[in-house]
Amino acid sequence: MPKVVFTYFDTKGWGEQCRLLLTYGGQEFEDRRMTHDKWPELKPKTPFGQLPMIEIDGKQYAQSLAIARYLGRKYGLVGDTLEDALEIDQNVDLLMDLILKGAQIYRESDEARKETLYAEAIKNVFPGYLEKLNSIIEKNNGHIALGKLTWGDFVIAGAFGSLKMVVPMPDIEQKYPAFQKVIDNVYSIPSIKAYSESKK
Ligand SMILES: N[C@@H](CCC(=O)N[C@@H](CS)C(=O)NCC(=O)O)C(=O)O
Repeated sequence: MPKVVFTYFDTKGWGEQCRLLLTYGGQEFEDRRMTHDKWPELKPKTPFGQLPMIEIDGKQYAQSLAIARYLGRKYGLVGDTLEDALEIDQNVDLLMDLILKGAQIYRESDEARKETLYAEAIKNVFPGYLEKLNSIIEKNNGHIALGKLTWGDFVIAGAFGSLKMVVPMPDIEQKYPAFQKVIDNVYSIPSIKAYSESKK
C-alpha cells in the first residue's frame, strides 16, 4: 500500500470528497489538517500554492477534482467505458459550474453589490442548475451518473456544505431533495459511516 498524506484545512471544503474516497478505498492515510497560522510557511512548498494536496509515496499532487477522479479510477468508481467516465465528468463539471458561480459572488467584498448579485442569481441563475442536477440525480436513482455509485457522488457528499454556503437559498434542500439522496447513499457505506462518526 502506498504511503499517503492528505493535507487540507480543518474543514470539509474542497478536501472532504478526497478524504471520503480514500476511506472508501481502504487506504490508510495521514489526515493532515493545516492551521491558518502554519499555512504561509507550507504554501510555497505545495505544487500550486493551494490545498488540498495529496502526497503519494513522497510525491505531491494538487487539485481536488483531479485527485478525486484519480481515486475514482483507482477504486473502480468510473464506470466501464470512456463514455461512462465522460458522463460522470460532465455532471460533476455542471455541479462545479454552479459552485463557482456562487463562489464568485460569495467573494464579492462590496456588500451592497453582493446582495444585488445574489438576488439576481437566486432568481435567474441558480435554479436552472439546481433543477437540472436534481433531475439528473432522480434519473440516476440517487447518484450523479450511471445509476450507481461513482466518484462524482463523493464530490456531492463532500462539497454540499460548501455549495449551500455559496448558493444561499434557505429552501434548497426542500426544493431539490435529490441531493440528500446522494449524500445518504454515500454516508450509508459502512466505512464512510464509521469515518464520519469518528470525526464528530
Ligand atoms: N481548484 C483548486 C482550488 C483550491 C483552493 O481554492 N484552495 C483554497 C482553499 S479551499 C486555498 O488553498 N486557499 C489558500 C490560499 O490560496 O492561500 C482545487 O479544487 O483544489
